[in-house]
Amino acid sequence: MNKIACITGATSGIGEAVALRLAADHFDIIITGRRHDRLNALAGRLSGDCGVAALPLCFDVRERQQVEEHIGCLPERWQNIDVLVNNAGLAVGLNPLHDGLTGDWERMIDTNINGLLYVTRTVAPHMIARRTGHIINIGSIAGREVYANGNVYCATKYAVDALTKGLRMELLPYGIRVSQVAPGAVETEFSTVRFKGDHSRADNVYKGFEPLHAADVADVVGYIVGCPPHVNVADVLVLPAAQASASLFRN
Ligand code: NDP
Ligand code: 8X3
Repeated sequence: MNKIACITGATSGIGEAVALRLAADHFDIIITGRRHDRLNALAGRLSGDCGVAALPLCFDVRERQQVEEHIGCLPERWQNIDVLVNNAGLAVGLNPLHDGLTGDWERMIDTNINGLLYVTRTVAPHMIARRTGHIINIGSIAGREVYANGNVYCATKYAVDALTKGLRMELLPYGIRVSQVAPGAVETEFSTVRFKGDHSRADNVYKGFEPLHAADVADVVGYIVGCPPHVNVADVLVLPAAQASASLFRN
């Protein structure tokens, strides 16, 4: 039987690309997100084109009860998750803090921090029981250095960095590897979400340079997952060649 990978936020962007990459590496895949149609379409591709088993789970990672109902009550055949990719996340808004919207802050904190916590809290005990597993958190360059108007988004990604380091220590006794992949600019739906559907503002983010593609990040995740059991690639910062820091680009 194939190993099992669970990828949160697989309805677009990096999560979708990771699902396809790990399916190519013969993992059976649990995919999650809130958009039913996208989940079903991807599940069809995974089982049809890639020939692996796929389990689509439609829920909101911000809702602890929904996480427990879906990830905590998996059919027996899916319970032994070998690889968890905590990818679901978003930025909302790009305002100075004194001008920020509290609703935007709550969406980011609830998704990027609480969602990751709820999912990990549900999956990790099963990995501990089996003394095996690999958790990969998708951080960001925004979790390494702040930029003006990034405030709460940056803070959530600094939190992902801190949680990743702490988890690595806490899960060490059980042989569970914990890694972080921290990308720079990747062209996905990220900026459209950040600018609340304003496509022209979103497109502008990637003008004048070649950003990373979601598949580039998925390749890094695939490499980390494929390493032999005695190797843990703990932390990777992956940038477009045209990016040198959170706010320095070659245009
Ligand atoms: P996308 O917007 O393309 O994908 C985000 C994914 O997260 C979607 O599948 C979305 O699914 C899911 N998601 C968002 N909120 C929730 C929620 N409340 N419950 C469940 N799923 C949710 O963006 P990316 O692929 O770029 O983002 C993926 C990760 O990568 C994020 O953590 C982001 O912070 C990080 N990242 C992105 C970078 C970039 O430049 N694009 C750079 C560095 C890090 P749905 O809407 O169906 O729920
Ligand atoms: C996404 C990259 O630079 O927009 O995490 O924060 S950035």
